[in-house]
Amino acid sequence: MKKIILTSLTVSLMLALQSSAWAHAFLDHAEPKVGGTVGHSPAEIKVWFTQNLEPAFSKLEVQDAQGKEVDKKNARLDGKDKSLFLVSLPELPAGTYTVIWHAVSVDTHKTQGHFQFTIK
Ligand SMILES: [Cu+2]
Repeated sequence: MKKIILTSLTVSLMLALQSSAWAHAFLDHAEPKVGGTVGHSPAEIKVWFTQNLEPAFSKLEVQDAQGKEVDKKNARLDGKDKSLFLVSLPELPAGTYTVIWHAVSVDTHKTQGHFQFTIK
C-alpha cells in the first residue's frame, strides 16, 4: 500500500513540475506504463520525455525489489526520436521493478525521477 501511495505522489509531483517547468525534460509517458502491470517480461523499457535528451549525460536503469540492477546496461536514445530513451531487459521473473532516470535535456537542464511497474 505504501508503495502505491508513493508512486501516486511521484506522478502528481512530476505532473506539477511539468506544468511549471515546461522547458526541462520530464517523463511524458512510458512503456510499460508508470505504475502499470504487465503479463510478461517486456523486452525493453521505453520512456518518452517532454524534450530531447543529451545521451552522454542521461541514465536509465531498472532495479528489482532488492535494488539490484537488472537491465542490460545499454540505455540509448531512439535513432529517430531523441526524446525516447530505451534500455533492454533480460527475461525477468514476476515482481515489482523500479525504473530510475536521470535526464539531461538538450538545454543542459538536469531532471530525475523514478517509477515502478509490475510483472505478474
Ligand atoms: Cu530546461
